[in-house]
Amino acid sequence: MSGKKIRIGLIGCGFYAQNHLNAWKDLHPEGAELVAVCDQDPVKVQQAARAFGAKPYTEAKVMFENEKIDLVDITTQMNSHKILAALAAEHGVGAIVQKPFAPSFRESVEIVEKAKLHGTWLAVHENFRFGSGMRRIKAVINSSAIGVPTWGRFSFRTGYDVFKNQPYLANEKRLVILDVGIHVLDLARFFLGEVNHLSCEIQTRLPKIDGEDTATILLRHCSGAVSIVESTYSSRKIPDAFPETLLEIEGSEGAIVVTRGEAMQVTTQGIFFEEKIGSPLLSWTSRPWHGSQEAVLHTNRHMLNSFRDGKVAETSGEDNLKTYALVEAAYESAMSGNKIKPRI
Ligand code: NAD
Ligand code: 89V
Repeated sequence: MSGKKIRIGLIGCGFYAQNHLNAWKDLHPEGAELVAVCDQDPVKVQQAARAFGAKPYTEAKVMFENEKIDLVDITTQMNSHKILAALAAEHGVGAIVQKPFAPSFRESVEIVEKAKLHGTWLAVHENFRFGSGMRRIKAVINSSAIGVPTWGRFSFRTGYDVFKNQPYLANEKRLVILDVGIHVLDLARFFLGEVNHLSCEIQTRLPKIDGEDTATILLRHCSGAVSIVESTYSSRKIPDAFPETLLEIEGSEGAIVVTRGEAMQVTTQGIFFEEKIGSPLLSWTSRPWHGSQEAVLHTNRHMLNSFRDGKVAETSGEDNLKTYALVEAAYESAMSGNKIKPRI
C-alpha cells in the first residue's frame, strides 16, 4: 500500500454505490482502506459488507461513533445528503457527496457552511469531467491545438430507460437538468469557463413522469464564448449514445468533435486527426455503463489524493456550487422566459 492509509466509510449501498465500492477496492493499493459501510436497508448493507470486507452499519451516527473514519463517501439520494454531511462534519470527518449536492441550491450552501464551521474537507462526486475521454479532450485544449475555445455544444441525448435502475427519477419534479444536465453544465464550465448568463427551454415528452425530460440551454461564458447544453431522456434515435456525452468545441485555430463510440476528431490549423478516447473495460465494469464506471475510479482517486495531500478537490463543495447555480438559473429561465445570471 503506497501513501498514508486513508480509512474510508461509505453510506448508501444502492445501485450506483456498487461502482464506488469497486473503485475503493481498486484503490486499496494506493492507500484507500474501506473500513465500514452503512445502509438503512440491512440486506443491502450485509451484501456490501460481505463483498467488500467492511463493517456493516444500518445507522450512520452509530458508524461514526464506533469507527475511526478519515473520509466518508455519501452515495445516498440527494434528500439525505445534508443530514449525512452534517453528521460527518460534526464528527470531524471529510466528506464526498454524490451529485446532485442537495435538492436545492440553498441546502447545498448549508452543507458547505457546515463543513466550513467544523473545518472539515468537502467535495462533490461529479464524475463526468474525470472520465478518461474528457481528460484527453482537456489536454488537447490545453495544448492550444485549437487555439482559444470560442463555441461549444455538449449533448447528452438518450432514450435509454434510466428509470429501470433509478425508479425514483420518475417522481422528481426537477428531473433532467438536476439529474444529468448538472453533469453536462459542469463539463461546459470545465471546457469553456464560468458563465455570465443563460437561457433555457424545457419540455416533458415522456408520459407518467413528474419532471421535465428535455432541456436546451444557451450559455454565454465570461470569456465571451457561447455554448449549448442539451440533455434529454426522451430521444427516439437509433443508434442511442447512452451514456456518452457527445460534443463539439470550436476555437480560433481548429475544432474538436466527439461522436458516438467515443471517437474524437481534431482539426488543428487545417490538419485533421482522429483518435479513440474510449474507456477500457475493467474487471468489474460492463457496457454500456463502463465509461461512467471508469469515471468513478478516476474521481475516487482524485478525492483520495486531494484529501490525503490536504488539497482542495477540483469539484470541491465550493466549486460545485457554481455548477449548481447554473441548474437554478436554468430552471428560473425556463419558468420566466428570461436570460438569467447565475447567483454566484
Ligand atoms: P439508490 O436508491 O439505489 O441507493 C441509495 C441507498 O441509500 C439505498 O440503498 C438507501 O437504502 C440508502 N439510504 C438512504 N438514506 C440513507 C441513510 N440516511 N442512511 C443510510 N442509508 C441510506 O440510489 P442510486 O441510484 O444509487 O443513487 C444514489 C446517488 O447517486 C444519487 O444522488 C444519484 O443521483 C447518484 N448517481 C450518480 C451517478 C453518476 O455519478 N454518474 C449515476 C447514477 C446515480
Ligand atoms: O449519471 C447519472 O447521474 C445518472 C444517469 C442516468 C445520467 O446516468 O443519473
